[in-house]
Amino acid sequence: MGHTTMHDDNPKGVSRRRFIAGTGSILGVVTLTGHAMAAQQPAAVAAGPITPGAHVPVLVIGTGYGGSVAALRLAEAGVNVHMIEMGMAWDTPGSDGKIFANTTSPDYRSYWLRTRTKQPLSNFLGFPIDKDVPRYTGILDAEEMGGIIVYQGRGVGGGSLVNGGMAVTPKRENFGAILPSVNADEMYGTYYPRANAGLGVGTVNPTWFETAECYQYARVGRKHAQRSNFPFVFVPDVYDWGYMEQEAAGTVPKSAVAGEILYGNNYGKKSLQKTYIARATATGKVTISALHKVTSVSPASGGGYTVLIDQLNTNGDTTTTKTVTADKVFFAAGSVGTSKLLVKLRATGALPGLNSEIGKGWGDNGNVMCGRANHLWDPTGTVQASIPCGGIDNWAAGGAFAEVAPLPTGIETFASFYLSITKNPNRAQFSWNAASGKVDLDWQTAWKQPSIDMAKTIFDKINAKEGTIYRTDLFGTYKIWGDHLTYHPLGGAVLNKATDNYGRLHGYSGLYVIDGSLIPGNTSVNPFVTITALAERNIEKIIATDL
Ligand code: FAE
Repeated sequence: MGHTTMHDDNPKGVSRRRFIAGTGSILGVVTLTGHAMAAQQPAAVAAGPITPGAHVPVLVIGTGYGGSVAALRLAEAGVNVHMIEMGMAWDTPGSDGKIFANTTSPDYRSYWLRTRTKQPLSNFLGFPIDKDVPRYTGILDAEEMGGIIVYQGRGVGGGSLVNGGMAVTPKRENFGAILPSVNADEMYGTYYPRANAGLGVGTVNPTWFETAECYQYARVGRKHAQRSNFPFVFVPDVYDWGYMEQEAAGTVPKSAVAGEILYGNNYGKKSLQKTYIARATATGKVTISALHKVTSVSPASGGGYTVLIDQLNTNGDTTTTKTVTADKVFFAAGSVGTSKLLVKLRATGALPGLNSEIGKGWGDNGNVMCGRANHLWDPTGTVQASIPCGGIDNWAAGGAFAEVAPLPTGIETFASFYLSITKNPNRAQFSWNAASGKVDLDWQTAWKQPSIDMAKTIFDKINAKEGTIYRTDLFGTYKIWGDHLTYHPLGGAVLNKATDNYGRLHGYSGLYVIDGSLIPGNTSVNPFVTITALAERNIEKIIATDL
């Protein structure tokens, strides 16, 4: 039941079909305008692809936060950088004139090499809502590891293409538990501010927020939080808040207000394509090869490293295998991508000198989702901006920080929906499975229970106060907790364990890790600002001492 109802509405004499989808995702709304709009083009990516036999000074594996920071700062220091990205460039409109598909109408662009969608919110009113899609190198990977589905962005920009843009600097009092070997004064004095500036972080205008139709759900979330004595905080975001106000007013093409998020935002969101990567390519020193996947890194006989790369077509097949050499290699393939590569390379003899910390310390940032059923006098609104702007902070007392998220239906659901980040202590390990020739993760489904217990410190209390109950129809039939997934994989090559205190891999000079795999499993808030700030800190040291 992808589409439950449909009706026409004609606000400005333009015929618009408004689909009311079941729920496309956790974070989308459902209005889909039928008239074509020109898609906003991101900054053009410098031309690749890398040529077989090439020698490059620096090769960066992956184009997410860590990789983009490394590329920009190295280029500014005068170093030529080649970035290798397994996903697509996402700079060309599809047949509908847009680069990205709407969350409410997933198509071939939406999933990484799947023939059926794997939506985070799998059911609505108890009915499954996934549907068949053509296999394609789409933007969102729902990677099924042992006991957990790990959602990741694929393409130039990594997770910034698909995420909610929530850009949260952890409270300083929590930092010691996040990255114990890192100087907090330096992070809060220099690198967090640098990261926030580079990412273009902003906050919703609190005056506009009070009356915006598309944030009624957040105001209801605030009211319920405050009536149970929980602090409600505005959550900063890289979304262009001025654009948000304009789209809500109907003066520009809609993006967040139309539900775009999980499969990309055509307007409004400042993904890395528009920030770090645009600045990096503008130096003229950074080249990007999209649809290229690194499969091996090993010491080269003449010094440096031999890197094996598969060039992919949009069906995911390898069309060419390339061998190149690089003086230095930065692993920035994300927590799962970097961990899988390093575990494989250590086990199969390409990098046997990596230490025993490789693959360890992986966590899910304690992600768990739930919905609450509100009373009929407490509507959350039919139009809900896909970009959350507020959260409930019960970290100190209950180990949970809950974002008030939109629930995408397009009809009034009288539901409040939340993504909680919790202090889940469980850590999993990646290991090489010689029989399957793949890397396994030993996460156990039961390990989400601490997260559920922590989220309940907020929502049991709110339910008791409001006289409400949990929704049971969103993750299956009679299932309250969305405890099957994470959006925030962290760890696997932990700082000061698998690497030195700046991301240099033990055992090999010239090999670095510079992404979320450095962070041991939890950041107390959404992770990308911390990933970016840590990358800023580490690359500054590496440029000063290693180049
Ligand atoms: P990442 O951004 O994942 O980039 C790694 C890149 O490497 C990807 O583009 C891969 O395709 C590529 N790659 C992997 N393996 C290879 C290979 N072998 N060869 C070549 N390329 C490769 O890494 N975080 C927040 O802070 N706020 C949010 O609101 C938020 N919402 C999210 C919503 C969703 C749906 C998802 C999936 C994530 C969300 N996150 C959010 C998490 C955030 O996007 C994530 O922590 C960062 O993107 C991780 O950054 P990295 O640089 O570690």
